[in-house]
Amino acid sequence: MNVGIVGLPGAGKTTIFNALTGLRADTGYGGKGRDHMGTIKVPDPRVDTLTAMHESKRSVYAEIVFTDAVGRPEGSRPGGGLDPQVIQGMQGCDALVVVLRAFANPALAEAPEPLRDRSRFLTELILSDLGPLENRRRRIEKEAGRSREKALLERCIAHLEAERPISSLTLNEEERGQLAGFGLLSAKPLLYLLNQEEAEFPQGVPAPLQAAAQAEGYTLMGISAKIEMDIAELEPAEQIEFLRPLGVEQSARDRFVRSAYAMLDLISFLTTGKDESRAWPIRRGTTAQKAAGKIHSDIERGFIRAEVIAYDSLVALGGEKQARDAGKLRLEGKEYLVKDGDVITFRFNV
Ligand SMILES: Nc1nc2c(ncn2[C@@H]2O[C@H](COP(=O)(O)OP(=O)(O)OP(=O)(O)O)[C@@H](O)[C@H]2O)c(=O)[nH]1
Ligand SMILES: [Mg+2]
Repeated sequence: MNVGIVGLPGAGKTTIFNALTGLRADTGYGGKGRDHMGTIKVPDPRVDTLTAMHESKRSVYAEIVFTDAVGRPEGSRPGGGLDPQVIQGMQGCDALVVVLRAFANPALAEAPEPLRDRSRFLTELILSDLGPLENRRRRIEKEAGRSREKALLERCIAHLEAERPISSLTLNEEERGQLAGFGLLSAKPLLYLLNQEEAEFPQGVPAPLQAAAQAEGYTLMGISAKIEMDIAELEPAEQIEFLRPLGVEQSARDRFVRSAYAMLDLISFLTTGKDESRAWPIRRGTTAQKAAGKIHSDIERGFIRAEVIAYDSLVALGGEKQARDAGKLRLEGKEYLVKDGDVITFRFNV
């Protein structure tokens, strides 16, 4: 899963990228010419428990890849707006994290106004989506038939013109499929990160902003990039000591990873054995056969059945044999919808 850290210039994107990934990319308004990429592992105590239970040689966690796009000063391009390169970068992402600036950045003339920046950024996404949809509509306008496609395009365009993201439009599977090729930015899962002044962070996010995000159907989370940067430099045990006086139980990294998982509607199924215990990220609603394909295309193709034990039963009963004896091992077919925490052994032939 690839998550883009995006936002207006100078919002603190690179600082947040560094805090989340533990990397040290150059910060400072204006960017330094290239994209940054970093991978983080999603902490999952279930993997640790399975590793201990089966004495696995390796523990493998689900991963999220973050991309921090190069910033180019706003207005460096005629007509302002987002850089085409930045837009192209966003199209390659599974989800977007939009950083909103709520701190005074000495390099920028404007005082922080996250409510305005939020609508500015959303407008950019909407404008970029309108282009290809309108082109398509123009192209098929004169053609006979295609009434369903025309109606779908009309609906999308009207929705965007009302300044609402495509993600908030109710679409069925077929319509979703028809739109997939456009790579619409406003159809992507999106999380707002409000980058707050250290002193303001403990007070939480301002209500009007929360309401605005909610109206669009997006989640808003507060963060102080400055605090996170300081935390990222500490050892894990020290981190907790540091956070407690601030009234925070988890670092933004942990809260963020959880939110990112939830907003993407991701769940994990688990595999375990002597070699490795592992969490595999999948979208909620994935069938057993498709989930098998995450491990290897041969397992998907030669799928016979999935042997499933819920993680909680496995741990409560103390092992696979005990779970089997207690009737907790289920045999599931191709169409079974995998649940979070299913510990699965796939049977297949090649
Ligand atoms: N006071 C304060 N300063 C911050 C915070 N976050 C970032 N900064 C500073 O703001 C400046 C810009 O931060 P960056 O992380 O480089 O911002 P950016 O969004 O990556 O900028 P571009 O890539 O140029 O668009 C840097 O000098 C940071 O140190 C914050 O939470 N509080
Ligand atoms: Mg940057």
